[in-house]
Amino acid sequence: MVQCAKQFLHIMSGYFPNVSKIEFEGPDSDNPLAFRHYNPDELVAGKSMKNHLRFGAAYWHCMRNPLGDPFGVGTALMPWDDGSESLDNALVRVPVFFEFLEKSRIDYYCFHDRDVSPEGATWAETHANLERVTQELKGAQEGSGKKLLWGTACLFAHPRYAQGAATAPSADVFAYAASQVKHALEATHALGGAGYVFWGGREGYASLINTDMKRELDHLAQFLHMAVDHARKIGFTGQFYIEPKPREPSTHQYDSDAAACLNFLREYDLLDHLKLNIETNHAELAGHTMEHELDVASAAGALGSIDANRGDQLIGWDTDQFPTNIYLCANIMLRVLKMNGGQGFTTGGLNFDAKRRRESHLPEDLFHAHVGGMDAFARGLKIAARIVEDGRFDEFVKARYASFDSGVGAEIESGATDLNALNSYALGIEPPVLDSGRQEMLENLLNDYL
Ligand code: XLS
Ligand code: NI
Ligand code: NI
Repeated sequence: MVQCAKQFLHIMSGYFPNVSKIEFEGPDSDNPLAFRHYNPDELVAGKSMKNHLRFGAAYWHCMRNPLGDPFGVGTALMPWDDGSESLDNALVRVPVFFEFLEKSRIDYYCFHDRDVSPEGATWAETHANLERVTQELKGAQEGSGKKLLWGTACLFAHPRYAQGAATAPSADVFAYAASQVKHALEATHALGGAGYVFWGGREGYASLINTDMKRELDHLAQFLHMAVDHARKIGFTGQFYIEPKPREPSTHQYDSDAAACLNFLREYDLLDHLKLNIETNHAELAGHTMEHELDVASAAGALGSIDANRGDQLIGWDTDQFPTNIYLCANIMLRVLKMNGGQGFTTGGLNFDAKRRRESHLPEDLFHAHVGGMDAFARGLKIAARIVEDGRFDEFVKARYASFDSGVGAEIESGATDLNALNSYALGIEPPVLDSGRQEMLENLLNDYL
């Protein structure tokens, strides 16, 4: 009877009874649970905001993150969750998450296999659990129109992966990881996922003193080739991504930054099959700006998707905070607008790989967090669209390199000259005079758009 009444209440008011569907109310609204800038169907540069931004929510942070930190246990209140690692509890979380997606107007989601379904008593039961929850997710997708941006396998939490998964010193661990990816990939395929991510949380080392780096890298490449081959076998045509991150908890991850990933993919003949999923907080941990990582990926034609979050100036961890910095969002969206020859995201999107602070433990804080991130990116999009349309930055940069458009510069670019010819040329001209790089002028101009 009590159970019935509880279910009835959920049907009436949902799992988030304090929150109704978030509406666009415009910049003057003082409703903290309304969008001031994100208006899903509004056209910006000829395309709806929702299609530019392709927001995704992370199942792990929304549904599974208890908000603990190294000094204290979790604080998150999740009244729907009985705290058990059971299949039943996993199934209960699905409608909760989809209610969250519905009310927050987030169109996509991402998950690790172990976020959505628990390990079983046997390895076969573990796979069966994932299959069962996949059916449930499929039903929820069909009922809501929500889509899977990407799936992935959690190859870092279980103790068996303590020394790596694809780069473990044990062939049996490698086999377990391969088996897990096979099923995660098949689940992603069954759910019509637009992509599949590899983030090598344990693919690296704690110390070189016991590590055969060359062998581990070879194994990682074999692993990725097997995944690509399996995708072909089952007809999965989504985009594969590799997600760079430098360290933590390892001292070094092989996928440490965009440049390292690209070098690895090229060396092992994988660049045709994988693009990069760039995460802001990881860029910062690698000692780069997000803009740098996006430009490195773009220059190789390998920018695929984005994990949207930010770090903290004062804390050196992957704090996975929600993005709120409009300046940064504008700079990110400038690059997104130019992706794929100006098409923007094709398979990728902006996945909020972000969690609330430990102090924000109430279910409705999930909404405050995402609404803020979505509004920050909506503003970033509008600013970036104005910058592109206005064209002054592009013109400045183009003019800065104009000496390569003709004459000796064009010969350099096309490979039509050599050191002897350039020596004669240099001897015949006046010493070079540079124009100003005008960094400050451009920084001022950028501020004018904000
Ligand atoms: C962790 C990563 C992880 C990936 C998916 O730092 O960001 O969440 O996005 O495995
Ligand atoms: Ni991530
Ligand atoms: Ni991260």
